[in-house]
Amino acid sequence: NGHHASSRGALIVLEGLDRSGKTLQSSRLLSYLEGERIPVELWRFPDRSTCVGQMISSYLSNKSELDDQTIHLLFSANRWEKRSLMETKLRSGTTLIVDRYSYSGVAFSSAKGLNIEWCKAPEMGLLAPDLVVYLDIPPEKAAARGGYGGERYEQLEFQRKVAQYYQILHDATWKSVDACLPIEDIEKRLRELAMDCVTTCHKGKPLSQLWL
Ligand code: 2DT
Repeated sequence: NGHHASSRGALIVLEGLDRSGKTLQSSRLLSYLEGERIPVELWRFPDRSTCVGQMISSYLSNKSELDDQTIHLLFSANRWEKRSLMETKLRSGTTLIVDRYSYSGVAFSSAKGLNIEWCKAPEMGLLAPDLVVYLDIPPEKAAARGGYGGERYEQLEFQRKVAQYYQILHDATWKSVDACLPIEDIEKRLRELAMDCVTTCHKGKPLSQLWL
């Protein structure tokens, strides 16, 4: 089945506005890949389980205040502290599905008014995704889904700005999927994209680094 000792896993990232369906679709993709007997784990950023993650969590739930630069760097540090484990997993053949990554980091902080190049700088050298699936939803439609939990950033005006910055970050590894399609259609498209990506990585596509 093409799976040999040296084959690595794929780094698959899901991005999109709040309420675009990332979390639902990543867990469905996880079950699917498990069913296909592909070694796979589901990760998410921020990873709230670490010390840095707890500072981020407290900020997001409005229990603490930090200036925009500081929280930006904490989000980045939260990815850096997982980088070596990420590399180990990928090299040992485990595919990672990651719910939010550096693109969220840059889009959300830029939407606050921070310089986009400044925002990208601390992400340089993190592992580059093999596939970024952008769940594309108009900010109004996302807001109409309800369920904004009252965390910082969960406001229509702000999400509009985030959407604009996501568009700027759009590059060749991105695949946009219409997040307003029926859940099953999105799921099917994601399976196809993920399987293609896993195959390419198994065949020896090298791991690369972000924005260098
Ligand atoms: P969820 O845990 O519900 O996805 O919300 N964010 C996320 C940033 O501002 N920078 C980042 O680097 C990342 C990963 C997006 C997390 C919130 O934190 C924002 C929504």
